[in-house]
Amino acid sequence: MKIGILCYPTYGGSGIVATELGMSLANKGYEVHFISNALPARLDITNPNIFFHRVNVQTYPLFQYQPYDIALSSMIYRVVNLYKLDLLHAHYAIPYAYAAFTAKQMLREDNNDIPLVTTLHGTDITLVGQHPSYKHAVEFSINQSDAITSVSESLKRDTLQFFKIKKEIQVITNFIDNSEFDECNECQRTQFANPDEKILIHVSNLRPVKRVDEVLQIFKNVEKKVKSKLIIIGEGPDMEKINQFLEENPELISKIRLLGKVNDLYRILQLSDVFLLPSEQESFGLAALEAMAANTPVISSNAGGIPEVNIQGETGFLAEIGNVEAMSNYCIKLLSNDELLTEMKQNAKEQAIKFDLKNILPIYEEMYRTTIEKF
Ligand code: GMT
Repeated sequence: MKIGILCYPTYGGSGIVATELGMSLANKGYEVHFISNALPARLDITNPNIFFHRVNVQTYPLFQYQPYDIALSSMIYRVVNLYKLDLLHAHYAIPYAYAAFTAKQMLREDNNDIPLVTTLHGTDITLVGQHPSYKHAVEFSINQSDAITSVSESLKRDTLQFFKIKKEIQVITNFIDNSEFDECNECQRTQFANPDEKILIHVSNLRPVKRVDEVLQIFKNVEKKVKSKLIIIGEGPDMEKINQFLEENPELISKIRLLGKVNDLYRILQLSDVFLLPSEQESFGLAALEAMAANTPVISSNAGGIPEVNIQGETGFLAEIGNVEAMSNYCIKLLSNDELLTEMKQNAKEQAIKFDLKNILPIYEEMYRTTIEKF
């Protein structure tokens, strides 16, 4: 089967899921064509079954906004024709499902229409997609897809609540390749903390929705009771909030490590004791699942799909969105009880195994097959 994957190339969750899915399919012998504006961050382009097609936007002084969606649908049309693709898989409704629909119309003119699967990832539904500027186009392109999947039950509920969806939405949860998280001999805890200190970690694109100010406040509360360090991985608009916090709390400067974007994320997750995710919205929380795959329990809010991943009292603890005190207390409870910490680390890993790629990949393959058959 030849599959075209349309996705964001960035470190964001939807791009990572699309890339990991495409690479796993390629490893199983599928021919996978990625169409995006840049090479996806984790894509192994050396795999002979993987192809990358960059969307080039022709800039022109007349345009105040360059027409990316037109260039994207033209590229989809060309790739489907050139490589004789069997199916398109759009990750994120805007602009991918929308552009794929346009490409399908062009292909239909050539009697070469192709099935389209759209996977909803979260912000395309819960944030951006609801804005009046996009809502009708998002609803339309979801309904024009031949199959729709959502990464959690919570996101499916939100989609049905916010849009008039005329087709079945299949929940196919995000997944993790646990083999990439095998015991790491090179993990050097001492690079980040003294032997008597615990390590808290937060990984995100530091957008307001991630509430990094709460991550910092939780750490400040925890650090008063438990000797600890905080690692923050990622870059984004709320970096300024971190700098401001450090200016106001200079005594914590030596206890907070800001690593920016890192490639060996797993290595650092593996040496952490607890992952903080106080998000305001999270359709799934892939970052939490990655932490769990690295034996790290999670203290989080109960936003969106997080409770489907982080199980209260088993793999970590959850509190209402914004309840910094509860999240801090849970963290102190966990980090001051080594027996509980060991148990939750184990539970976190067991939970990650339930979401293993081995279990989820066949569901995608089956969905592709039935979508093509019904088309
Ligand atoms: O929130 C992000 O960091 C990026 C965002 C995206 O659209 O790429 O992530 C969304 O998709 C991920 C993969 O399905 C989910 O794990 C995230 O929970 C979801 N983010 C939100 O819903 C805010």
